[in-house]
Amino acid sequence: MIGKIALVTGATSGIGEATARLFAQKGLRVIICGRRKERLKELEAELSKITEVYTLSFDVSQQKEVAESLNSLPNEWKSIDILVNNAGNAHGLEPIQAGRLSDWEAMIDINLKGLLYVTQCILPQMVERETGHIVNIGSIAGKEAYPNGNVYCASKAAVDSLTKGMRIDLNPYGIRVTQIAPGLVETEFSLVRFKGDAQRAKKVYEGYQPLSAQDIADAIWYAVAAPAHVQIADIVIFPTAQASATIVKKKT
Ligand code: NDP
Ligand code: 8X3
Repeated sequence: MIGKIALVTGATSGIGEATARLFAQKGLRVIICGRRKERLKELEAELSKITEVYTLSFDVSQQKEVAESLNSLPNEWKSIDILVNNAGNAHGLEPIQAGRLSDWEAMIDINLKGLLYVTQCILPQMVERETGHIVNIGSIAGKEAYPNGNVYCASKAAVDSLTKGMRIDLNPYGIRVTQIAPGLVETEFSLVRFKGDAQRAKKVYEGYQPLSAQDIADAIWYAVAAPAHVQIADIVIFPTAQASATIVKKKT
């Protein structure tokens, strides 16, 4: 694995940041992506002490921006071995009849279309080289709908389905395709969902031990570091306190 090139979207916080850090510790060369340039700069400074790092700042929902940015990679960074499609968020938690169009569009444009835009740019060289690994970050929300989750759940159900379709289409080329589907992970996810309401976000993770971003990075690493003949298709990961999308044992 040492020296392989991994591209991680959404590396400015949470699961993506932990994954980029773990990949760097394991000796991979990493391309870190996100919109927040200051955070990318800080992460690049940290990780470049232990590996080679390349930084790209783009909005995954803007197809032209994605293509221009990824096409600008220097030749020595173009042969990407591992793509982690992690960038994404929930926007809002409202019953469908009260949903905001701008939230719906953001979730579909980022979680689904963004994943496709990035994948489309990176796949040709994997197909040509007949090697590569794509890891899509889905969610338990893509396996089970939950109250008020509607469009977020639909966007992650699309990732679930797309992961299976990608695995089928890429099978002739020896490209591995994995979905990691976490339950509750304490990151900036709820802060974004609740539009910066830190108190409401904190409540989501109270009364039990949620997963950490590192727990998910470890699972991603397990899939990525598996022997070449082993394809981890799908991993659902819950905190021990969680039994389904809606059942969480909390201390009262
Ligand atoms: P965070 O909010 O901590 O991280 C989200 C990351 O996505 C950030 O780095 C953010 O970077 C990036 N991102 C969001 N929108 C865009 C965009 N338009 N263009 C480029 N990058 C973008 O949340 P998590 O780490 O928890 O989320 C990562 C993934 O894990 C998501 O796909 C999420 O749906 C999924 N997930 C999370 C769970 C949880 O409980 N936390 C559970 C199951 C799945 P920036 O803002 O700098 O662009
Ligand atoms: C994130 C986990 O349960 O908030 O996908 O949807 S959940």
